[in-house]
Amino acid sequence: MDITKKQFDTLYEQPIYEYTLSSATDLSISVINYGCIITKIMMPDKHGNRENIVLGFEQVKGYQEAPYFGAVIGRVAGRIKGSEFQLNGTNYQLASNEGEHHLHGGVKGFDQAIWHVEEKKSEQGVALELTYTSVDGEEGYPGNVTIKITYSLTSDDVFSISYQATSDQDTLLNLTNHSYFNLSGEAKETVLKHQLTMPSEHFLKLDEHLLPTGEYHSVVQTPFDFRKGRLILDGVHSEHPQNQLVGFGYDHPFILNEGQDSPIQLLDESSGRLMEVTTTEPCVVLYTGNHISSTLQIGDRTAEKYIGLCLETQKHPDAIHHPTFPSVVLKKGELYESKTIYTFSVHR
Ligand code: FUC
Repeated sequence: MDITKKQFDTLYEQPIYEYTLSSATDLSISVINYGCIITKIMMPDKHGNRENIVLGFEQVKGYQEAPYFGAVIGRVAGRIKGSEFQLNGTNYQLASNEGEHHLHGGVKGFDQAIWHVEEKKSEQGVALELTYTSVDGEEGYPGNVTIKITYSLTSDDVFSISYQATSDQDTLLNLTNHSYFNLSGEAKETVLKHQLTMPSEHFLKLDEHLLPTGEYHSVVQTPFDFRKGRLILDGVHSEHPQNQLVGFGYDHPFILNEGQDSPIQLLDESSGRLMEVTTTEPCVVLYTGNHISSTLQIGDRTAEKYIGLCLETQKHPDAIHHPTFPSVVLKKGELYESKTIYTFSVHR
């Protein structure tokens, strides 16, 4: 187990470093102190070829031009309708960065912040602790919020992201990671033939602005039923209005922990790579890259739709406007905590 550090780029005259956590096997995870971005997850395929299974760029500029790739999302993941909310009788106006709505923390969310990094080594493995203080009023949110994100890799190849935060005023917080996975390696193929299995019985119906309507929709007899495994392709060719609405594919919150605690599994048969995800969060947004622009260059290839998919574990989007959703209010002095665990294996 090891941690290495090298300079990745320079931003605002400050060095941006890339830290790599490596296990005793062939797994390694690289992270930069800009946006807590996961730049690389290197793992072997069934022939032993070590390749990157997340989409990323060589320079900070790439991440600025194509926001959210690999980054932490905050203060609140997803969209907030009308960029406004009421809390304790006060109206708060947030930055609007998607038409009239607020998306993924606003104009300058946590994905664009420079984080302080500490390296941690123990008998169990290696870890990076990234901290950032978001000041009262940032992007319109109340409270000074201190966030600590821990990326940890243990000797049994378990990678986890732990999120902790506190605020000095009541505020909203709903954090996630926005990595685009592509298990084919180096984005050789799209993710259309990836098979996804999810223990989810309901997804949240979206309106034309991709905001939840508040309605829980059963997955039964729809292309949203991933309980026994399904290719991503099914949602792209689907005639279901919810698949078509989001640009032919998926961009939907799926409800987790409804009594089933089996992991989310993403399998790419051609490479043999399998990723399993478990989380303390009640929801995961599956986004299949329906709107990824073909003007992007990712490594040696030009990007296209479905070049990667995100599994954004979080609380339900726009929860502040839906009293039936789990609350995203973080009370003054209370500890915010969540954890998502990723395991990787190869099947021949
Ligand atoms: C995902 C989606 C959004 C958006 C963004 C870049 O989280 O839910 O629709 O396109 O990523």
